[in-house]
Amino acid sequence: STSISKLSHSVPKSLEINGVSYQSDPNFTNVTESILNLTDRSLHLNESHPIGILRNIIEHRFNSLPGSHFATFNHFKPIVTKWQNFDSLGFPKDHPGRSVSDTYYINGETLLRTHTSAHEQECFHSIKENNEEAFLISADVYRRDEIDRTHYPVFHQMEGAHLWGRSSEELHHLEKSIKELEQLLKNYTTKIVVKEADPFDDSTRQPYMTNKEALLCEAHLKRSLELIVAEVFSKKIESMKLKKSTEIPDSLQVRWVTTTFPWTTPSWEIEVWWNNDWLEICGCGVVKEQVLRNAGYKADSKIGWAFGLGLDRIAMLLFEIPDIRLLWTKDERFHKQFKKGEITTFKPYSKYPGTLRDVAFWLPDTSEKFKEIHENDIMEIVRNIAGDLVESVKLTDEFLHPKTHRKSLCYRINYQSMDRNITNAEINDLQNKVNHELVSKYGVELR
Ligand code: FA5
Ligand code: MG
Repeated sequence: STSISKLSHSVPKSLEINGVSYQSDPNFTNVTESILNLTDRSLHLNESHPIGILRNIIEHRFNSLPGSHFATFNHFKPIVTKWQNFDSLGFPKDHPGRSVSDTYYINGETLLRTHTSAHEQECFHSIKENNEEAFLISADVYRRDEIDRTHYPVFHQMEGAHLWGRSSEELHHLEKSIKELEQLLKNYTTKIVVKEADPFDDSTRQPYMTNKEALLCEAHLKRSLELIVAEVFSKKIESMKLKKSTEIPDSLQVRWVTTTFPWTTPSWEIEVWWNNDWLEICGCGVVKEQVLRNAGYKADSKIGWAFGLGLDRIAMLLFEIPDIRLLWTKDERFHKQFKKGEITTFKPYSKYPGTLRDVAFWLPDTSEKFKEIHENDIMEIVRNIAGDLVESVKLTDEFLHPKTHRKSLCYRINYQSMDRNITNAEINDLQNKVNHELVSKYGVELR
């Protein structure tokens, strides 16, 4: 359903995506056929895929909270406007996330969403129209990024938000819900140890809210997300106990870190200690009043929170999936290992050997003829040519010639298939294409 011809060399006048024709823009258009081919996979809708199983667990936990109902939106298409993804959320005009090196653009106005927050406006608007107070969104999101075992240009997020009116009755209800969340948190057999964020500047709180309202929003947000962490990770710990694993943690460590997002204030990230590392799983905060007003709410009428949680890294950890590419495989030996509602451990069906190729080149002298090359462009070239046969691409050497001042880079590409053996001839052919593309598109000089 997608056709782009020779996008890697020249940008066609228009792109045909799922029956819709988009005018291209040579200054922006950087989507590729291999990326567009992923836009209809909808892994989050497959209830027996690790991503779909995890989505179900979290949705179910939220929707079985007493007295809350979250409207769910799981079918938004990934092509959104620049306004939805950035402007509606108050991203400054010069925010790095907007750059063509980080984001996949269809043209100057249209792009592949980089986060589920792109749909906050329409969801806030929808729950307002339906007299509802909360929503959940799940979707695939797209970012130009490096290539390795934990990075893929597509991943999945779940967005959530909850609002309250400001009457004493509603605030009382909010206070009661916090108590209920605290109670629910005590029901888990695994103890959760929470480290609070460092104290932060009180001016990050919004002036329209009372101090009490701000603290209630914050407490409800934090306890809700701690509950999700408890639900998901205690399921994992229970399954480890059944298998008599030797590395069962006796408590679950969670920490809050203050951060900033353009559309929430104050804002935090939640991290979980797992396999000797802090895993960042979610960004969140108290929704800025402007966002609610943009969605049609009367000024100062509501208070509430929003979060955006990454599903892929949690799924990899829960199901013990060693390489993120496996989430995208169509191999039955992968898919038959997972069932709706169950956290099973992935058993590698075989490990096929990889093969390394190095490419070293001089960057061209600054010239008008070629665009400057960004690391993500190199990633993109390799991904377009070799697809899921690339395991990783790493910069292994960087050198500045003392006399000519020219810069040389060396990248090491590890080719390895998840599903089959690869041949040297096949990889040589792919690497030749990569080299050719580097030369013809960016004017580098191979060493
Ligand atoms: C966001 O995307 C914000 N939209 C989150 C948000 C929503 C904040 C609502 C406030 C209110 P961030 O870029 O940090 O933030 O991504 C959120 C989560 O997605 C991260 O915590 C992480 O779990 C996951 N994530 C981010 N980048 C990647 C990636 N390249 N691969 C896999 N997961 C990722
Ligand atoms: Mg982050």
